[in-house]
Amino acid sequence: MLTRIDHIGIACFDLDKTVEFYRATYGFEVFHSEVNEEQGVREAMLKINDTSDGGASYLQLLEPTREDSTVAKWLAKNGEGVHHIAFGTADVDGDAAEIKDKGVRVLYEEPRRGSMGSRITFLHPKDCHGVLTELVTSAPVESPEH
Ligand code: MC0
Repeated sequence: MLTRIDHIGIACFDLDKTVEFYRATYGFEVFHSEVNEEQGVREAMLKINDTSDGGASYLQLLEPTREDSTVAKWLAKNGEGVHHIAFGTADVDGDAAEIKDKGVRVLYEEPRRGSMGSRITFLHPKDCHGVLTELVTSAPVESPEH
């Protein structure tokens, strides 16, 4: 069961500048940052709020680390902006299987590693009314940086 918006993924050309925009404009601080080589992104997670299921909702700022990454390809075509939405679930495997049975393409055979040790998969945007959709099962929440 999908229980929250886990994050909204925002593609940007310059992660540091974009982080600074969100800090200076809204006061959002970086909760976590990492490089995900498999996905070809450097990312910053800005925690917006905790949620009633014990999880949280984030903005995820994404800068490509290589030209052949999906985010680089998307930026070249669309410029900066909202890249995907991610729903949180306690059971990414079960929910992905159920959604697949409804005829939606699930992009990974098995969930892969996502931000902060989470397990993630994606649904094809063409089957989701133009929205690249991610399913996330979080790892237990860590303490913020700094
Ligand atoms: C592509 N399309 C999108 C889209 N990306 N539509 C909405 N939102 C997006 N983000 C559309 C294109 O415009 C195109 O439509 C069609 O889908 C095929 O796209 P393509 O440019 O030809 O590219 P493909 O087919 O090679 O790849 C698209 C696909 C790929 C969605 C399969 O981007 C993918 O596997 N994405 C999942 C992984 C990902 O995005 N990782 C980065 C975030 P037209 O009409 O022109 O045919 S990593 C992340 O978020 C992790 C770290 C985390 O959360 O923890």
